Amino acid sequence: MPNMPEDTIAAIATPLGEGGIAIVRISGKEAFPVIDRIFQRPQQQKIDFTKTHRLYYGHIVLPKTGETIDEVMVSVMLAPKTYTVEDVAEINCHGGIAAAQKVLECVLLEEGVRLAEAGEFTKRAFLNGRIDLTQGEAVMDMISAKTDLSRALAMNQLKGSLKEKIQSLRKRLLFLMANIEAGVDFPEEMDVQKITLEAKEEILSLIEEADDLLKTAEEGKILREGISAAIVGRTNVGKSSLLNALLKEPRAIVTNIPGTTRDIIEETINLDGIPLRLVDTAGVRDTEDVVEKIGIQKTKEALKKADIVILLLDKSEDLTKEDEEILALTEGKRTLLLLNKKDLTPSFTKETILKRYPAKKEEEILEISAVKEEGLTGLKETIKKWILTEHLDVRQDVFITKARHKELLLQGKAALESAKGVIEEGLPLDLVSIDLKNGYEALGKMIGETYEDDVLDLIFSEFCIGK
Ligand SMILES: Nc1nc2c(ncn2[C@@H]2O[C@H](COP(=O)(O)OP(=O)(O)OP(=O)(O)O)[C@@H](O)[C@H]2O)c(=O)[nH]1
Ligand SMILES: [Mg+2]
Repeated sequence: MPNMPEDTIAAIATPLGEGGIAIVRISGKEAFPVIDRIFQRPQQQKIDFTKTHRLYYGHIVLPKTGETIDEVMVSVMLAPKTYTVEDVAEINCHGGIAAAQKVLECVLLEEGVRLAEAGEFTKRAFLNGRIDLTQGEAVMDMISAKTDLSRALAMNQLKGSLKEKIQSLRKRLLFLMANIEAGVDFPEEMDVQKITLEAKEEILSLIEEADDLLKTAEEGKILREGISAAIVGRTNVGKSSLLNALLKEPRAIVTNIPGTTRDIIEETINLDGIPLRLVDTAGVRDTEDVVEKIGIQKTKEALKKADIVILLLDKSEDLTKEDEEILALTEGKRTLLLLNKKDLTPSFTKETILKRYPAKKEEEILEISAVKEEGLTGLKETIKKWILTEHLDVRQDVFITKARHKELLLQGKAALESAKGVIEEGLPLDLVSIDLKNGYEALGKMIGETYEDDVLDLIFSEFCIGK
């Protein structure tokens, strides 16, 4: 393997700051000789470096002066079953900036060791063939995951689900190319027409697979950009109050004068990692006011555009003709019906609505009080559940979450489309091979089968030092 790294690297693998433990990680051929020189066990016991995955107690001692630096535990892990596939030693020292820094200094003073670059341990895991590029990228996603959902997606990719999917597509492409080549090289012996037909079928099926994968990129987009919810209802039902309560700040003007909100107000909240864009709208009613009329028009457009609708009713007042109109407008939209002002004496209840609108499901109706901030948790939970079950299928094995992957997948698909075109136009089969090869290479770049150094640098430079 031409790319196998030769030198030994070291870095602090834990965040700099006060904590229970800090870890100095060393990887490469010099890892064990270095430990042998700077680490002392009680009673001059020696470490048996032929035994792997062992933990030893002792002290780090500066060889030159004999100064004891820290009391530590050292783990010894023999290649190839390690993070980097190389010999790895990890010094567990006391958490705290000075101890870890000094231990690292001790290591770096030794011959043949240098400070690791950002992401270099993981880059080695890739260069040494333990993981592919998508798994390397997942390591970074795992570290930066701030929600359980992004963690689950990262873990999935880390396990190699995307790699395996891409590898299986590439295998099929390879098989296809071999078949076509046989048809091109030995046209007398092979049934070229049959090969062509089969090739077309397989290409169509591969395009379908690429499309399915690309669809998951849309879901990845939802995770990044979120989904939108239009808050609609007649005037004075408490739409702006709800927006403010969800935002936990008085963003929109609230008054008891009907027709307070006249323009669209958009703000985003974080629903356990999924951004939810809330759109407060002008209350719908018959009005002669020109500005309000435009506002109401905008409400109707916002309602159409939104991924989901939050429709408010004022349960302290009887249902009006306007309420019914708006209910009709939400037909065909995923709608959460909120009966607001539950802190006041009710004019109707959830049961009234269920009886009157038998098509409505119980879980689509919630009673809340925007002003008293009651029922908001249930509201958020319901929306979250909808997003998870209807917009995102997180149980799915393979997900595209990165622009780099999407780009290469699109290239692969374009090559397949081109191959399909060649066959359909009845052009020579060897032209198909060129397209298929392009597709094969695009997918190869995704998993890092082939790569350019600057792409690697770009990916791993995002990491922290020590990972
Ligand atoms: N008691 C009670 N009053 C509420 C509640 N929610 C809103 N209100 C009051 O209802 C009035 C109208 O509230 P807004 O939030 O401005 O209503 P809106 O739907 O945005 O009204 P428009 O912008 O005019 O369409 C205000 O006086 C609020 O204080 C609630 O849960 N309980
Ligand atoms: Mg309002």
